[in-house]
Amino acid sequence: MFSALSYATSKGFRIHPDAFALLSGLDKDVLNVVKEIILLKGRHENAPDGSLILVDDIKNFIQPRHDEVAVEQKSRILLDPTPKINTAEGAEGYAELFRSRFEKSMRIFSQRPDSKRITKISSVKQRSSSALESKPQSRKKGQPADQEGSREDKYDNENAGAATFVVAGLLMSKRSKKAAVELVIDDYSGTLSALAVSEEVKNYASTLALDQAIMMELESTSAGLLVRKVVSPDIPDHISNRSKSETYAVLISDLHVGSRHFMEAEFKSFLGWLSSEDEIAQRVRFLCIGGDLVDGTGIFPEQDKELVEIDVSRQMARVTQLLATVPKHIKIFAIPGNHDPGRRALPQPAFPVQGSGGLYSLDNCTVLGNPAFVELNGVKILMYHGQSLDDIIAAVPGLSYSNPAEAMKVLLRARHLSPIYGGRTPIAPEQEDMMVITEVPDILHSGHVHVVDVASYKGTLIVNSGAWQSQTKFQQTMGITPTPGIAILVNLSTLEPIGRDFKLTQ
Ligand code: D5M
Ligand code: FE
Ligand code: ZN
Repeated sequence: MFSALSYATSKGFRIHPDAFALLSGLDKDVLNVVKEIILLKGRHENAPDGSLILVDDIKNFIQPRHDEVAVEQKSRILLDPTPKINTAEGAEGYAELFRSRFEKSMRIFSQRPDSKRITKISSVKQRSSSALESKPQSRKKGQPADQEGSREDKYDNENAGAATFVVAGLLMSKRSKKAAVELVIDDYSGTLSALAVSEEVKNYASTLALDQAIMMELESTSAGLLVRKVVSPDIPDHISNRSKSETYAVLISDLHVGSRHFMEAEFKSFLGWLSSEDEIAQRVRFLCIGGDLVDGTGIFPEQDKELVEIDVSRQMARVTQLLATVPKHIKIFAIPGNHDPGRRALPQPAFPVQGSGGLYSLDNCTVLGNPAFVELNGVKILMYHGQSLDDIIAAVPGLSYSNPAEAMKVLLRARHLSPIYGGRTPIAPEQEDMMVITEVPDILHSGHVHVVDVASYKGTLIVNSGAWQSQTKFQQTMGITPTPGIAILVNLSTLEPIGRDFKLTQ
């Protein structure tokens, strides 16, 4: 107690007698408490009674502020690919990947009531062989035969003469043929092709991504198999989880530190806001960073000309320095993107520790792979950089870089984060397809396209969190107009998003 008093005196502070009495009764290290109070008061030197330590100072210090008690901060990692990544090389690996995709997708379909009508392609073929384009393949076992038989019998009785079937599998090809669109589907018992002729079905088919799972109702006609209806696994309409108290998660991505175009001043202004007295800033408990923390090197031709720092480790060290200024009561979750160090193919493991510039040493930062699924105050957030959005935007008519949330809906409908194989998105031949959206997220957070966009889809909040990099020459030639310098603040108690603009007006 005496040492605390002499410490205060040495710093030019006095302790009010009541405060002294309160301190004497504390079962804490009193010297430390006084040191911290002086440190805090020192920052507000101009306050009245600045050099007098009062009862309230001690109470404020030893009792957490009311809102801090009320403001919860619980987080859980639901899925991180990092420890599961186990690439088997070559074609065998891809066979297992697609098998895993098929099985996971069938489990999703099985939650729909109309899935009870699903029959194996092999059994459809036996009954209407003339209408089918047979591509025999020796696939391993599908659904148990006994179950299959009883379902079909029941279905045949109910629909005598109608000759419709329901099949489910992966969409292998989609081709325009005169007035029709030919869809080829594979369910590991066989492959079949069917024609979509009605405008409604053709329109829906145009929104499907190749290699995604689909379910089709088919009608056997003299002209061949016609698609009556086609559906994606999709997410059901649902009520999302919410946090109990008003807390915020801030969603950002695509910092591109190291790039000439990294908007450092704006990013620092954002970081400053996180520590500010702003009412919302005070309630921020989580910061989610959706990849492309650095610009990297060798990502695109002649990138060196666009860099202010060519060493990736040093780029990472700079990111770490910046993130070190995030208040410690805010938990950071960071996943990699296509510009970051480490494997490029999806799913990406977390940043390699070597060369991460000390990122792992930040106590409040959790480094995860891409994609990652986290639960923040009860709200489930699927974080995915968004590499496949380029392929989706190129493949689906009507989509563009200016509204990436629409492309993200395609992913939710496909229940897969990167369905198209063989496009611009490298996919690793993992044994398990970790890109299947097995559980419905409350929030789907992506970046990559550098355009802020938010949407709500069947109860899930979709966020593309833009960038902190101004337009590059490449983006200019591609006609991509980024909307950088905006952070998306999500109120976890309502799932309402707020775009906060940190662009500096010059
Ligand atoms: O990607 C930023 C945006 O620019 C994203 O929508 C993809 C697009 N982009 C980037 N590189 C290419 C190439 N080489 N071809 C076509 N489109 C591209 P980022 O990952 O930040 O570079
Ligand atoms: Fe990016
Ligand atoms: Zn990217």
